[in-house]
Parts: sequence; structure tokens; C-alpha cells
Amino acid sequence: MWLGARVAVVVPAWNEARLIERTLASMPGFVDHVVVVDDASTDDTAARVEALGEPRVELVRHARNRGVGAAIATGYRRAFEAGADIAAVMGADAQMDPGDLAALLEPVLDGDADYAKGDRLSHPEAFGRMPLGRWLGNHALSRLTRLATGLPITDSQCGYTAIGRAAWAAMRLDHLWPGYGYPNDLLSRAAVANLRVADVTVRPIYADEESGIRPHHLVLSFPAVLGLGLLRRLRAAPRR
Ligand SMILES: Nc1nc2c(ncn2[C@@H]2O[C@H](COP(=O)(O)OP(=O)(O)O)[C@@H](O)[C@H]2O)c(=O)[nH]1
Ligand SMILES: [Mg+2]
Repeated sequence: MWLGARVAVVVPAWNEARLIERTLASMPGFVDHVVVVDDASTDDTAARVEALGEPRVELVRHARNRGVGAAIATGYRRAFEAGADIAAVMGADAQMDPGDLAALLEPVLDGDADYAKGDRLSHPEAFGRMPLGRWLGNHALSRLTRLATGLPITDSQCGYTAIGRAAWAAMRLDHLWPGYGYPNDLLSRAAVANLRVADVTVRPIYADEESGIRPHHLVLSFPAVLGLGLLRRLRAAPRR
């Protein structure tokens, strides 16, 4: 519990056998329920989660790989069905500082925002801690996401987030973009639903993990999801 709310953390995991235990071991004590969504990993990610025997950790498995966005949608549904008031997302590759979790929950629990997302680009050490390509790419995608959604956000691609139960229910996230474009799709849905989105500065962590993002995501998925977001916004505009 945090500020009187039942807290769940959704952990999408795909072939993270090397880092999943470190991620789960670092989970703060105030987290009530951890939903690990194993997306048909071909390594022993799932076996390692089960072997922990941690009562607050639940393992959900997709029968086939459906992508990180689809895994998060599955995790949210399970977390809220199990009674969460708020659900955060933390990657399974130990790239999110558990020390930042409370700061992400607070704007939502205080009623100042419906959805809070991490912002690594505003961290004083972002330039230098983030690989240059990621720093540049994230700035470019953030700018395009601001144009597509109209939301004044920074670091559109940060996966470290928190969402309240009512905002989750308002956005129909079962149809969330299944792949790496999901943060942009979620922001677009939030904008159309008139939700308040807060940026929370978080620590950028880059160590020995490997990203699954590939060039085809940049040339195909991100333009598609941003274009979809723009269309959704234009269609919704006359009804406001
Ligand atoms: N469930 C699931 N998780 C995924 C998939 N692809 C990536 N992830 C997880 O999503 C998180 C972020 O992925 P990553 O490739 O590290 O992206 P990056 O950190 O933004 O470069 C990690 O915890 C991955 O294990 C997927 O297809 N399914
Ligand atoms: Mg990563």
C-alpha cells in the first residue's frame, strides 16, 4: 500500500532470464502485487520467476509472443481485476530505478494526474548516461508524439509509468498497440480521453542489458502508430 492505495506493478518480460531476478528482488516493500507477463520466452525467464516462490509475485504467460504492448495490456487487466487501485509498469531488465516508483505513483494518488510517466530526458545527467542514439531518437520521437497527441510531454518512449484504475478503464487498453509503439499509442488514447498526463523525472539506467528495438521499428512501427494517433485526434476534435 502507498498513500492508502493498493499498488500493483506489471513487469513485461521476454527472454530476461539474466535480469528478471535482479528486477524482482529490487521491488519496493509497499508494492502489493507484481504481475510478470512472460511473453512466450524461449529461455528460462518463467522458471526463474516460479522458483522465487514470492507470494506477491504472479506469473502470467502468453502462449505465443505478442509483444511488449500486448503483455502490458494483459498485466493491467490482471492487476485491476485483482483489486489494484493503481498499476505501474517496470521493465524486466533492471533499467528502472525502484527508488523512483513512489514519485511516479504520487501525482496519480494525489489526484493531480490520471497517468504519470517517467521522463529520463529531463534528468540532469541524461546526456551522457543515455547512449547518444537513444538520446537523439527519444528527443525526435517525443517531438513527433507531442505533434500527434497535443500533449506537452517529454520522453514519450519511457516505459516506467503509473495509471489509476479509472483512467485504465476509460482507455480500453486491451486494444493497445502490441509492439514497441505502445507508449505512443497509450498517450494518444489518453489525449483523446482528455486524461491528465504528468511527466516525472526518473533516473536513466543503461548497463549491460540489450534492447529489442530494431531499425524496422523506427521506419515502420513508430510512423504507423504516430499517424494513427494523429488520425484519432483529428477524428475526436470536432466532438470536443
Ligand atoms: N512481454 C514482453 N515483453 C517484452 C517484449 N519485448 C520486450 N519486452 C520487455 O519490455 C521491456 C523493455 O524492452 P527493451 O527491449 O529493453 O526496450 P528498451 O529498454 O526501450 O530498449 C523489457 O523488460 C523486455 O523484457 C515482448 O515481446 N513481450
Ligand atoms: Mg531495456
